[in-house]
Amino acid sequence: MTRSRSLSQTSLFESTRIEEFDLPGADIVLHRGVWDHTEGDFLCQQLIHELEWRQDKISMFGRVHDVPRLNAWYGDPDCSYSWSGIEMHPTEWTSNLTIIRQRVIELAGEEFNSVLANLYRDGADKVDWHADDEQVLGLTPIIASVSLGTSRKFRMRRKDRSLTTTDIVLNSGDVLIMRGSTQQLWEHEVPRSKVVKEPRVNLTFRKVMPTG
Ligand SMILES: O=C(O)CCC(=O)C(=O)O
Repeated sequence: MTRSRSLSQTSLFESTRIEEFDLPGADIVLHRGVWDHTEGDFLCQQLIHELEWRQDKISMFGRVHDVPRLNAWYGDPDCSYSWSGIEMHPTEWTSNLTIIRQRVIELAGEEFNSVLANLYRDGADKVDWHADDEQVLGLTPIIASVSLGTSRKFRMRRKDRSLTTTDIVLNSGDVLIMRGSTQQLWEHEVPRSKVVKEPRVNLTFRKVMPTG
């Protein structure tokens, strides 16, 4: 179930609309239109050209596959990250990422020291069901996820499958903030889509424990 309210208490984000979701055990808030479509699509193109994208590989059932999207990891110097055996060392923040990070910090009221960027080149790219529950993010991670470019479906389901799956369409300029036990109890995916032909950049700002 979704409840919407307009955000009137701050002039900075007057035109954004907040959606809250009634998902037991999940604490998610969706800020619609933090960047308008023109700004969002412009930022998407800039990031496609300026970020250091890499094609990671993953082994499954004894075979090595390309991860079905491109990734990049940016952050403070001591913020490395690894998932499914893939090690990522941070590249220095670009000015676009710094500007976006600042806006997201103001929205979430939280600091973020790193960002995992995903490039979905078209609808064939996807991310499978998972939770952002790596130890380095702590017990109750706060993730602020920025969508830029074409719209994609974001799906959420309880890890114990006690509820039906919830689908949310994320549009260019939206920011989804996940907190509390969301990553412990829920998982999410961005499925393939035959109809999507355009790219999307997703930025998941994170607070990792520095490796020192
Ligand atoms: O692209 C998205 O909206 C989700 C990305 C994601 O799940 C992740 O980076 O862990």
